[in-house]
Amino acid sequence: MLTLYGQYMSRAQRCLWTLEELGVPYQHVKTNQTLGESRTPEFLKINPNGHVPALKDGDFILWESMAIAMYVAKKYGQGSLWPASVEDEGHVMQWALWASLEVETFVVNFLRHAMLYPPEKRRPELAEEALRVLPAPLKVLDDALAGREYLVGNRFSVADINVSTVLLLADVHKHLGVDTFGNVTGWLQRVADRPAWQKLPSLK
Ligand SMILES: N[C@@H](CCC(=O)N[C@@H](CS)C(=O)NCC(=O)O)C(=O)O
Repeated sequence: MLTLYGQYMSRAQRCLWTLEELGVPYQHVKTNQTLGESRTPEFLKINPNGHVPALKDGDFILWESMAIAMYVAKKYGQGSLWPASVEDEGHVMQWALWASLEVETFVVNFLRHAMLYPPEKRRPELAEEALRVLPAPLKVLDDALAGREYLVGNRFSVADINVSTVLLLADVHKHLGVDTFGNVTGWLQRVADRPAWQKLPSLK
């Protein structure tokens, strides 16, 4: 039995989505990072970074949300969420690293410093930097989606989960000018219509 640690309103979202898409049985421990639950001595034994999510599969432990989503997809979703060819697998990894390194840091800075943090904790320059930097990678994503429905191999895959969750978290895409990128907007709508994504808020 798999155990996924991390409440829905966190990067655990992409792992929960992957598990729900595949119908894999799992136990959900709703570790709440906003209450400091990811920093307890017990949790630090699971993820020494003090972050959610984390996954336990028997004695095997894995952290980093995109790595967890890819692990679950590769183990349980061969030919569906995980692609069949080595080339498509390369693209799944490309998109995960790209989303994590080129996009997510800026999106999270925007979320924190324009929306989530109390005013006294906000650093407006970080929100402004995000708005300045993000159009370039969003254009890359928009161009990649021209004439295609999904990112890899023309079928829904864990690449779509990893990349779209960066923009869907807390509906942040509505505040980043994503609507000026037509292909990205259509794709976000398409993936967010999936029943497994729709189910997630009820998991909390
Ligand atoms: N790169 C990591 C980032 C994990 C992360 O920063 N998680 C946040 C929630 S989305 C967290 O646990 N924050 C609480 C803390 O750091 O104390 C991943 O994708 O798993």
